[in-house]
Amino acid sequence: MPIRNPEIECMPREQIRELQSERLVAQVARMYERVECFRNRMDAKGLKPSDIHGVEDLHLIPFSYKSDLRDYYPYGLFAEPLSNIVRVHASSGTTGKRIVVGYTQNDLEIWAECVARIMNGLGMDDASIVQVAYGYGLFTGGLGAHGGGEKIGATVIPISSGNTALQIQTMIDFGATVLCCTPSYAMYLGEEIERMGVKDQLKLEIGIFGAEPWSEDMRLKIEDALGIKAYDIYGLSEILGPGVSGECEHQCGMHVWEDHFIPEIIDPDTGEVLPIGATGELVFSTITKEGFPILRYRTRDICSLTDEKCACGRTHIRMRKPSGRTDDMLIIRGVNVFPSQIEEVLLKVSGDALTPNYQIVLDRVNNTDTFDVNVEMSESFFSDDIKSIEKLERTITEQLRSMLGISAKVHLVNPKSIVRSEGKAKRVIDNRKGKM
Ligand code: DLL
Repeated sequence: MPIRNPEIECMPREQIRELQSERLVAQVARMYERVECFRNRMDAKGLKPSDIHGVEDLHLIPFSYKSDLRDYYPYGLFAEPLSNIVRVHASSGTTGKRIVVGYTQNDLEIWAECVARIMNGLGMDDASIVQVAYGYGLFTGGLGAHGGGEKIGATVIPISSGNTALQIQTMIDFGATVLCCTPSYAMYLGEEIERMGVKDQLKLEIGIFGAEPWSEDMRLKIEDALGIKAYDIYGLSEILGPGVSGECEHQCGMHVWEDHFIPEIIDPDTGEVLPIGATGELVFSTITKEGFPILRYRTRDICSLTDEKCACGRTHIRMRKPSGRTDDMLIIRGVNVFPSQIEEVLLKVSGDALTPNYQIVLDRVNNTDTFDVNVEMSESFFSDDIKSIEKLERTITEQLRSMLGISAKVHLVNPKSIVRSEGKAKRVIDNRKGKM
């Protein structure tokens, strides 16, 4: 049975707005005092905290960007001294430097509460056994789902991602009822389970999947393969991690926890706020975060919102599945990858062995992303010396793995074999579309 806190989750919309206004005003004042980047941006627009009276003035506040996290790396955007920061997480930036976010104890409690709301809303409780197969570590997925599971009193299995045979054995032996991982990994697990013929030994009922885009078609396939109901969960490191929003039992969009985050949809070119229902870029403001607060953060996710009544009774706005991005960020096996990171590795490794021409080729085979990087050798390096070529391929593979955290297949190809483009170089060939 779904469990919810009606006072918060079913709060009348007018009351949500009042609460948001109060929290936004306080957050603006606090950030103006403590976060230099924010203060400079407000000053540049001639704005003082006293100009922001409530959510009606949100559109006046300057946007913030992923590049701010790079410019103020690692801690420059924190609003609390490090002595009050109890955890950091990190995610890919557009360059070798990761973006870093920090949480106070209170932030971690709110995070766990946001994920717990989603879990409780799906009928999970202290009898649930939750296998968390998102990666643990700097990625927010593992510890984010973990915190929610513990908050609802479930039994959490912190197995992390990978090692598929062990995952399946654990699922069976420990009687997992809930699986948390990326949808592509869920699909892969489903296939392996079928191959091993052990589906009837599973106790799984629910899956909570996110961190990458997935289609309705894929949802049906996963539900069928694992014999579960599959639910979408959304989040990003800069705002919280998983749990910014999540689906309820009706699977009709993800409720954004508006007592903590204010969503907006804007025109990505003009920055103009679009009316509810329109498709554009999703922007978030965190109104309760202490350690790393951020206002009007441009997520680059393309999305739309709806405030239509949900059959579950919750009043918080829902977001549809993000349909793409306005930047060139790729999500490969759940990991965020920018082509510029690959370029950086190639430049570092290259000496004069490589040309600047490379191509990233993505595909989906057996529901798993394949990731190939073709790099052109220079005329001077090109030879029959297969050993040297293989050695360089290995070096690039290792450097890429250390930069991105996932493996790519690197192929050194003959000089001038990558097709030149007359306009912008086509760096990415993504054959995954329609295969999700
Ligand atoms: O992916 C946090 C997360 C972990 C969400 C586990 C859900 C489950 P980042 O690594 O910072 O954080 O990547 C954030 O991933 O801007 C979206 O482009 C994409 N993304 C996250 N969830 C979804 C989803 C985590 N449910 C970026 N559907 C975001 C589509 C998603 N895209």
